[in-house]
Amino acid sequence: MLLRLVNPNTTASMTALIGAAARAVAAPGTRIDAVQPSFGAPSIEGHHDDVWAAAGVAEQVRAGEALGADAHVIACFGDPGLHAARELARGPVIGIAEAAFHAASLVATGFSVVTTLARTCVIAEHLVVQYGFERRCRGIHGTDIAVLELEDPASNARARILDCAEQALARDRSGAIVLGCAGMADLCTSLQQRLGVPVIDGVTVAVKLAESLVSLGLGTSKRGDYAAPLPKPYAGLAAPYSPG
Ligand code: 5HY
Repeated sequence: MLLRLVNPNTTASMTALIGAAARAVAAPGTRIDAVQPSFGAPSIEGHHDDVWAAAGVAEQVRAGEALGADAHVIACFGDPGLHAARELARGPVIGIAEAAFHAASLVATGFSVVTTLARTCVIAEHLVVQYGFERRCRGIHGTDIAVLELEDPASNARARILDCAEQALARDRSGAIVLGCAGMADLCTSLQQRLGVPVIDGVTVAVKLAESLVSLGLGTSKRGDYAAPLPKPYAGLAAPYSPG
């Protein structure tokens, strides 16, 4: 199967990191195309970044459909453009936050989220409510590490995330940690070994969920709100993305 992995920010090195994490768990028959939009923010750290990221996701899902992608993963913890992408796609579209929340709920009665800047916690809070996990998510914690700092060895990101996770487990009385950024995917295994609890990276969970759904013949429902967008001429810079 062809799985199109969309990093909604425009940082190629992060796309490569996310792609490597996905390929490490992908089944032998799964080809991972790791891509990013041709426009938008280098990192997604707030509502304004999120708007442009959603448009970039739509651009890349449209391209994936033209290439015959069997599934898409949106590899950003805000799941930007998820519902629009599901209108465009035939196959499953999995957001890494939604995937991580489901996985965490299967291995612990309560989980904590450790993410990047404190200001992005509200986006995760909105998703917890939107997806119906209020009773399972015990806390959302920012480390005040900027997304692109994750790649900088001088940021000491791993130690700061570990410290935040240890405090979250104690304060929230939770049993699992959800990593709140696709750029943390490469830290998952080592953090789990240190913490001794399940640590969930949404990128790898989303890849396996997409594979499972495709293997079961389950694509996005086209009845109701995920039906294809209504044909209409968009204006201005959106014109090339007109549906229909
Ligand atoms: C992400 N931003 O996974 C989110 C993390 C965040 O550019 N990729 C980004 O801070 O919301």
